[in-house]
Amino acid sequence: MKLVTEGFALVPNLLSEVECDQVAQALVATETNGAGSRRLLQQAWCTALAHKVMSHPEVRRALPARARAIQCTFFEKSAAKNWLVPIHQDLSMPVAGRVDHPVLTGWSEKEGAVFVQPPDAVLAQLLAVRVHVDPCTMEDGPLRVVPASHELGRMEPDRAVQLGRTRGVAVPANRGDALLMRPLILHASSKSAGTSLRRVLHFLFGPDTLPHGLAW
Ligand SMILES: O=C(O)CCC(=O)C(=O)O
Repeated sequence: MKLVTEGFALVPNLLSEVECDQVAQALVATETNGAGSRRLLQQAWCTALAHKVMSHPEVRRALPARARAIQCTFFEKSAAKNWLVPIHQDLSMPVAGRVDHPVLTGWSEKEGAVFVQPPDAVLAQLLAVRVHVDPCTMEDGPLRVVPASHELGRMEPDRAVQLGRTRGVAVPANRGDALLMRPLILHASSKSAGTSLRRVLHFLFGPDTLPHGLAW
């Protein structure tokens, strides 16, 4: 399975055109700029969408038997709201609160939520699912990933940049497609060079319970 060997896989048509329209309407009605990621998941439409995403066979297969949605982040990119993300791995996850344990590092706070960098074994159990609300062509600043880099552990910035340059591949997507990826995969994205909207809902799923005294 591509997700296992490469650390990412594109699932076509996870949402239908009609479902994409409904999500787009819900996003317009939701104050996504001010809303924190955790609050977005508290919206009924977003919780329902998380359940739908999690019940897809490819997503189910990639998660522990008892799993849950942890976070949903909205990324909007367009000519008017343009941005890029340098190559990186997603090393932090939101948790209920701080725990003193030698393997838990990199504590931080964002939008009132506490984040920790857990050991790689915990990160390897997490799955990000990026649901494309709009088509994302090569012009629209698609995600670039380095295939199989999720197996290489945490990386020094110089090596990450080098691998991104030499082995990075862009992952364009159609409307309704979902990109599954492991948080340790190296990824980046460029500014949009086009005129379209590139809206993505980035869900993070993980095991129901956590080790080291951590809680969601
Ligand atoms: O949506 C993007 O282009 C980048 C998002 C990203 O880097 C992330 O979720 O860690």
